[in-house]
Amino acid sequence: AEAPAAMAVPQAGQDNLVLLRRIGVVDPLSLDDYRAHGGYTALRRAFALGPAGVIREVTDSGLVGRGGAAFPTGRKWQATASQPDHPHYLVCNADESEPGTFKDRVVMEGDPYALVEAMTIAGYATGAHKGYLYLRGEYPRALDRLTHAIEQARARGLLGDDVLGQGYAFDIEIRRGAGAYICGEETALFNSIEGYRGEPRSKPPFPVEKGLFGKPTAENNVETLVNVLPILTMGAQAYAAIGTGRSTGPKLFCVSGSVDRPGIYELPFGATLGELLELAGVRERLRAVLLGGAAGGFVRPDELDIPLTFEGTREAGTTLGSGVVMAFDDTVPLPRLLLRIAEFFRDESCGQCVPCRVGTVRQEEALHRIAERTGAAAADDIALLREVGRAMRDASICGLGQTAWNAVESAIDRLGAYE
Ligand code: L3W
Ligand code: SF4
Repeated sequence: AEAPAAMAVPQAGQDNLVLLRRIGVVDPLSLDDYRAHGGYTALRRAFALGPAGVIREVTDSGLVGRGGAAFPTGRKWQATASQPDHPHYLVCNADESEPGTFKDRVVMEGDPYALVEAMTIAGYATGAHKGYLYLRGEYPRALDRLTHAIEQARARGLLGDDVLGQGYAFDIEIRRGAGAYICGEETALFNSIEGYRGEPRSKPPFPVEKGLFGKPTAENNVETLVNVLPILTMGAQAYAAIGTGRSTGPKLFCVSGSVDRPGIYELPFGATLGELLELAGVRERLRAVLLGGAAGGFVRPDELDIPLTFEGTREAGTTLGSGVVMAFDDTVPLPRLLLRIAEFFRDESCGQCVPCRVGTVRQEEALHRIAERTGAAAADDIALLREVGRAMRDASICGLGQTAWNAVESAIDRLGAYE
């Protein structure tokens, strides 16, 4: 028999699991087992509360988006629900492609019904009758398990014309990505579903007003959605008591690189970077930690007391992003690593706007020259990197171009990468 989850989920030191509690425990192919482990109690509570009541709970919980930008979920749902234009859509962003990110994969493979239930609740709250699940193309096992879960839920009246006999109609369609990182940007994702090139649209208008097919759309990351289940079962107040005042609830962290136990870790917001790395078995001779993925920033080994919260990482001049933590010891050649990050952005730029299309090429060229000089940088290349980086940050249409220089900048300024 196949292992229940694709990746080992290290449990050591992780107490009171909320989001991961069923992973590796529940049979991901069994709706009955999901129910035996608390499944579908949140949806029943949602129907008892009504759509406005659900939005109130989610707002009171303090939940913010887990895809990287930390926008308040309750506000997004309220804004979608209140639009006079119809139909409304719900879109789950499961195009997890940020380098170093694999948390949504673990949830989808290990607890697929949780996402189906959470999407149903989100649809109910925002007045949507159709949900799209945009799944990263490279996740075949998640596709199989979610397809199976959706079919079973449909067969048992948990999706379809009359969900749980409550007179609410909702169904889910899976769309697969085809390998483009940019399709994880919410408006590029809409274009992709609509059959157009995956190019971001200018915002505003925001998706809550004009999203998929030009209609009001609530778009949320997988992890954001599954947080709604404990919010409804434990209540907003108990949920908000987890974590810190401005970063409430539990958070999934993807730890990889120079650690003994790479994997997904669930901790309440507020744990420090050092505590997380301790759990993952950080190696000696740590050189740097990349927080927030390729779009994030490096921190030094003497900065491990940074609290893992949105506000704490911001105050420390870095970002939490979607929860990526990559550790590098001093055997990793930094110039080569930075070049790899630059290659990624050049490759994944959709090419729609000049600062990003040209800037990511110029950035890669400069880093290539530096790497070829066995890591020594000429002053004019550093100056060029700064100039190009500023132009990308200020003038790019979407987050890809705006953040393509973050990691390189932090390596120069915080790590002294080329000194
Ligand atoms: C209504 C307003 N809605 C903003 C909505 C907006 C979106 C959300 C966040 O994030 C981040 C980026 C990457 N009325 C609104 C409003 N919204 N103002 O709020 O919006 P925004 O524009 O701040 O960011 P975004 O472009 O959606 C992306 C970071 O994620 N990132 C993540 C990458 C990859 C993954 C993955 O693989 N899973 O997440 C990496 O750091 O830097 O900050 O829904 O519509 N006035
Ligand atoms: Fe495309 Fe880059 Fe412009 Fe985003 S910033 S729209 S990825 S070219």
